[in-house]
Amino acid sequence: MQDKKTALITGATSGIGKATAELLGNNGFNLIISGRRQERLDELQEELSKITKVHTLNFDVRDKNVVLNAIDNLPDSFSQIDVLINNAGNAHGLDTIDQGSLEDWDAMMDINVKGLLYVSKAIIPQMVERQSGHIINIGSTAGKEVYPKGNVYCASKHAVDAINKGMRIDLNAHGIRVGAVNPGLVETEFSEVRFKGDSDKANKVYDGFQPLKPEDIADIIHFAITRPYHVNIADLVVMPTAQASSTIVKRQL
Ligand code: NDP
Ligand code: 8X3
Repeated sequence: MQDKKTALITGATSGIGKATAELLGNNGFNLIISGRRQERLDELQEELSKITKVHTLNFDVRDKNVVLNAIDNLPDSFSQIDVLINNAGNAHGLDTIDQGSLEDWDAMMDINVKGLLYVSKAIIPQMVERQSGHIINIGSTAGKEVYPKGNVYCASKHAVDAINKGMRIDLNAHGIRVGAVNPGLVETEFSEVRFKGDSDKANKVYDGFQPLKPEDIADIIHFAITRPYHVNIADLVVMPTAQASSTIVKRQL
């Protein structure tokens, strides 16, 4: 029997990352789940340990030394990471460029871009050594177009788009698959975070249409990582049917 593969998912405490952990855990992957909210990591570990091996890593992806150290010191049974899902990230604020806050800008660039790089840096060398591995970067439609007040969030996701392409080019010689999944509007805690806990504002984002569910994205990630080796889903954009672009959404209000 073939050994189970191990997937490391960042941002597994909520939304897309959590749904992905649940789907992969139920479909034959061992899991390393990470995030900052230990209680949620513990709950998910308890749920999924009934069906697969689960290890938790509590770190802020901004803390490069902590990230590198945590991944370097994984227990033996989790030290080989076959699949990396770079998912942790959020938007912080929705303001015109003259109104945006430096703290929000730092958070988005430090988490969505630099954090993704730190986690990747911790894992790519072992993939290169084994000449195998699969990396899925969670981008966004915000990495393909720019919308009003999206400025820095869009910049962070455009950076993810470029990093995804750069990784694929540089890791091609090593047989490592790299691809991005770029969702449109998915109903998660994303808007709660963007609007700093203002639930009314957050809920309005999804008013009057059927947004994507985190499980829809999990399904696509699972599809991408279970293709035969010669198939690499390089760059995939997925929107709710009601959405045509970042600014065009058919709402029935
Ligand atoms: P959620 O807010 O539901 O989940 C975000 C996850 O990221 C949480 O698990 C959170 O964990 C983790 N995270 C955030 N900041 C950090 C940090 N500094 N260090 C470690 N982990 C962190 O949002 P989504 O599930 O929607 O977002 C997941 C990804 O999908 C993001 O990259 C987002 O940009 C992208 N995306 C989302 C879309 C949407 O409409 N929802 C559309 C397109 C892309 P914790 O707080 O425990 O650390
Ligand atoms: C999340 C989708 O449109 O809010 O990346 O930027 S959007």
